[in-house]
Amino acid sequence: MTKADQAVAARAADLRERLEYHNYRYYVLDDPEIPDVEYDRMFRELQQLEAEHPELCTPDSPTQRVGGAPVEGFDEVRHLQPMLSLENAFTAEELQAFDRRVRERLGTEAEVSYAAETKLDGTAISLLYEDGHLVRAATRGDGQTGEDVTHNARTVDSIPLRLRGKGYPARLEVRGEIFMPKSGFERLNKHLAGQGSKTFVNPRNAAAGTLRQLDPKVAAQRPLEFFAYGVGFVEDGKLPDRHSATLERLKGWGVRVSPLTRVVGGADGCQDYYDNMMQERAGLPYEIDGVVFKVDQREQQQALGFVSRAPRWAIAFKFPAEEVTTVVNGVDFQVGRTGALTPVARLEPVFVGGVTVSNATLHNIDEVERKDVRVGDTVIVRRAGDVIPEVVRVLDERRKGEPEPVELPTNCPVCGSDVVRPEGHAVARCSGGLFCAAQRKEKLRHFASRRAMDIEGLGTKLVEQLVEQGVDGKQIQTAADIYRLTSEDLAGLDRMGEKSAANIVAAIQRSKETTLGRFLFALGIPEVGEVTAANLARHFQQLGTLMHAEIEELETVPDVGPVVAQHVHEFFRQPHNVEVIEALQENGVHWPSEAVTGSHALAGKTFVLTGALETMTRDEARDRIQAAGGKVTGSVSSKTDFVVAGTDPGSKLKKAEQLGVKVVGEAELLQLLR
Ligand code: 5U1
Repeated sequence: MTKADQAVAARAADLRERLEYHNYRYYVLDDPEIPDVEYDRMFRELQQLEAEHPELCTPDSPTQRVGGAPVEGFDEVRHLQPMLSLENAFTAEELQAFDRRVRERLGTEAEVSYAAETKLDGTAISLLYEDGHLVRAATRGDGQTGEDVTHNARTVDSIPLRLRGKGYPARLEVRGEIFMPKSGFERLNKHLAGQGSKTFVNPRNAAAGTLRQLDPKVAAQRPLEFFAYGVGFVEDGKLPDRHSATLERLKGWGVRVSPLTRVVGGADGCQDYYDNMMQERAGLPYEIDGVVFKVDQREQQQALGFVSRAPRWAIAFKFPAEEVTTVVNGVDFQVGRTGALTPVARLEPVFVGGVTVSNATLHNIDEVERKDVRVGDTVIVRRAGDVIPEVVRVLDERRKGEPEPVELPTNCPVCGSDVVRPEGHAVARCSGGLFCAAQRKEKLRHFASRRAMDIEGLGTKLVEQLVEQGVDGKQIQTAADIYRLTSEDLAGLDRMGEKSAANIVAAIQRSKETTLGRFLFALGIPEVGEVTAANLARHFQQLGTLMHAEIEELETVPDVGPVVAQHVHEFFRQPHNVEVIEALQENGVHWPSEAVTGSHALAGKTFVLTGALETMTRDEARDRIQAAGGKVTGSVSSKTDFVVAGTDPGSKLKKAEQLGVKVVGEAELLQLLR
């Protein structure tokens, strides 16, 4: 390298270091040392040097934030440590109960120290640093796997591309929130509206939508920011023994952390922080929807552990939802995919919680009656976060005249079948399950599922396509239509090869031979799960007898109470349902008379479940064991035949070993069920 080249390389390195330092002063310390124009001048000089000497350009260079080439799609990323969610508290009592549970579990009366943080209303992200370099950024996804959004995260100025200083772990997942400040959000929406493009509903959607852009140049133009609130996986490195100190350490490494983070003592300290943030909220440059408290000492966090996907050592204390008044223009009933009828208030449009709202849920008919909502009423409407807006109450003093009370329709507004509402039940349902267009996709998906008719390959996506597009001019409206599909029909669908089409048709053919229990379960009668279906099949043996059974007889079947009996009774009284059942049988669906419920392999066997299973929840496992004739109990005794141990089994496993009870894993359970 010539002397001149060396000088240029040194200058570029010097500029890069200075720019990183000033970025750190600006974003992390919130204490800039130089004016923006000075920063811009250095930035442009570096850009020019890199343009003239491309070999000097490093991926970590501050100039590389403008966005590279678009990606074709998002790769799936498995988090090295799961991204957890938070339990919520909405009242002071719930916060106190959280603190009490923490102290009880820790076995201490002493005041617990909590790290108190604001809860940013953005979208969670996990940043992976290897040897101090940002190598990957991923969305939360389902907590186990997210989407790779590195290309966009790299455009966010407050995310360091390289950690500062020394002593950081060889691999480190930094967890935090990407958000869009209020002013940036307004500017962006104005710009989008000016272009005639669709605007974002709120800053959170804008942040999430930007992060999911394929073209990082778009993300680079948008005002995203980042605050870290914790760490995930750590390899080859030690972090402080307090959460608050860990955040400080991150700050030292150039990672931006909210300046509003504090350490507080006990529930009272938490409450004060919450009250204070409620006051501060409106003046903050970004949206927060609550605060988060975390037990500060890591040792205590470890002692507290987790429950399902949330830590027992943290809680989000949410701010109350925003409320406004408006007028009810009408009340309609929507039929959901499970057939439930939900009353929806059609409102005079009103701006609340950052969006214009013109519909609000009334949940169910009981709620309409309890709140006495009538057309023309002035009501208070509430909206919190992404939750569906709801009618809180009627302002009685504003009611004009005596409007008629809202009544539950007797027939489904979509298909005209009878509406069933078992006595004492809040939820009313359409009884035209096999026929009703609103329920079609859900019912077909359920019908084809593994534990129902077991049609391999006929999953959610294919069902959606079949219902929405139909095939070759044929509409797929009911389960019976599935049996009329040919491989040619299926091969014409998106992303469907001839081989897959033939496999699915073969699976459809195979499914024709089933058991009465499976068939009943597949019909998707409300409240009839696998166990109830098996019990009904065992009791009645013949479909015809069941279809004509009266409520009294249905109620004599184990596991069938008045509600289930009414649903079953109504279901078979709907002419459309009967037509579909007949069509299914005409198309070859049958069950050998001895195959009433299929396997009784587990008859007389008693099981105890412990630990988490991979392919099903414990409830599902219980249902499946029961459907196969087995029994599930809560504790291990000498009468237990099998203990099924998943991951992290509890004391039941030890007990089983002491008593010499056979312990099986999930794979063996599945084998037994087969
Ligand atoms: N400030 C903050 N937000 N937030 C969200 N901290 C925080 N911690 C979280 C989440 C989901 O989770 C950890 C407690 C695991």
